[in-house]
Amino acid sequence: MAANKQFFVVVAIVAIILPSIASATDYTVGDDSGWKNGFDYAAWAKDKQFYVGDTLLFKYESGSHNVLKVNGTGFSECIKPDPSLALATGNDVITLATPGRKWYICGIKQHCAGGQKLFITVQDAAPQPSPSSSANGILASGYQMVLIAMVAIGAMFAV
Ligand SMILES: *[C@@H]1O[C@H](CO)[C@@H](O)[C@H](O)[C@H]1NC(C)=O
Ligand SMILES: [Cu+2]
Repeated sequence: MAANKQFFVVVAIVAIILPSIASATDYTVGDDSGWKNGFDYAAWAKDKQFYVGDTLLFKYESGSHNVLKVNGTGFSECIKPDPSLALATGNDVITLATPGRKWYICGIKQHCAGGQKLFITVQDAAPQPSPSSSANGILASGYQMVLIAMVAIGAMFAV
């Protein structure tokens, strides 16, 4: 009986967590342009909604650019933190783990002053997919309903 209860607790947790994982978005910063000098990252970010769990991929030729996380002052004044803190592989993935404002700059030469910098606001939780919005939404909510039904049935037998 105890094992049975544990199983349904696990199922309940999965039912709650899975939809938010399934709807996380992986963004390539700048899309096909990647992370470079002379691109308007403010325009790129303008119409996007970033949520906790989403990822940012900074793509560039290693050595030509890098990625430094800064605060708002560092962003507007292009204050470069210690270069040892830079991401520099050319294929840098950042998971947006917490909500709030995030600022990233390139620390190479005067690229930041030239506009190679990104400011985004990360929101708390992804919205639930609306059942009518897409086939994915229908699948996701259908799957969730099955899991919730399992939890409900499990709860009746486990107590
Ligand atoms: C922003 O970062 C700089 C270093 O890059 C630091 O000197 C400054 O105190 C920070 N400002 C705030 C408000 O945290
Ligand atoms: Cu650069």
